Amino acid sequence: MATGGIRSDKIWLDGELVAYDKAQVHVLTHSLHYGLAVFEGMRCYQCDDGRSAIFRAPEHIRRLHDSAHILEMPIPYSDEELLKASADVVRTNRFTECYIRPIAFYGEGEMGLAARGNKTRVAIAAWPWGAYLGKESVEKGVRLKTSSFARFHHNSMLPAAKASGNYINSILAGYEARRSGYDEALLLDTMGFVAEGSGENIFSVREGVVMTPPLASILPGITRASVIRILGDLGVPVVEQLFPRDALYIADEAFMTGTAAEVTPVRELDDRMIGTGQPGPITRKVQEVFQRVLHGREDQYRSWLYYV
Ligand code: PPE
Repeated sequence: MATGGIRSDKIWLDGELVAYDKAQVHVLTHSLHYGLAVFEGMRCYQCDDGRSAIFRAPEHIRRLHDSAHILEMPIPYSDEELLKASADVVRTNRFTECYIRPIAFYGEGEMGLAARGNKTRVAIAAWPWGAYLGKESVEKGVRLKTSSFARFHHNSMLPAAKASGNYINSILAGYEARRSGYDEALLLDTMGFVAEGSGENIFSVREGVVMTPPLASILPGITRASVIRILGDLGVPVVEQLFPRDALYIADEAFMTGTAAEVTPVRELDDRMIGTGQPGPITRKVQEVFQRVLHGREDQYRSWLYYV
């Protein structure tokens, strides 16, 4: 996984752009103790006309507000303010392409689970981020392992919220899979149906029909929604339904989607080759169209680009 290199000139913090080294928080920051924070991940791409655009920025900022609403966290900035701030971060750091991370969290002042008086702080940082699951993943596909960790039940944690604390589940699953030599974990829900990857949604293809889990115990991915729309426009049938892991064993193709992962083919699950073990034609087509969309080469989806 591409890590490191997260330094930039400036980070937006609580309404202003500050130097990277000044974007600091206190150790008694409430969210650090209990994990109650909400965040987003967006990517900015350079289009063919030279301009840079954030992919579906309004949808990401809306999901940030949705996540906060789910967790009863007030965010003292409007969508417009956070969109402008995100664009400012890209511009001021002179990035043409980057990953953008808005995060809202409770600051310090009161401690304890019952504290309600801490003010919400908001930061937006950006850094260059390469292929999420490694350089070869996009070309050759990844090897998944079904996790021993279930995706948390939707009555325990709230899956539609992109909440920091939710990611303990993802991180543990990811550690386990990678330690065992796989590229990524596949998490099942508490009933045993396929849910998602540690940081990606999952799609299965068989006999020309695409299948993906419904919005139950998964993050409502913006890439997922975009891919469903693209497939629909290509005339490929897509069904959102529960399915067990063996549906993936016998799939013709499988792929994962996410802001960081984009569209990544899956070549194996639990040591069973999926299809031919090569990215299949529908996966390739989705990858190709998605890349064209991101770089402003598809007029039909131009409204998905938020130019900085
Ligand atoms: N499920 C999970 C659990 C998830 O974290 C992501 C994004 C998705 C699905 C796909 O959602 P979307 O990005 O809206 O298509 N994972 C983010 C975090 C990556 C990280 O390591 O941090 C991401 O891709 O930005």
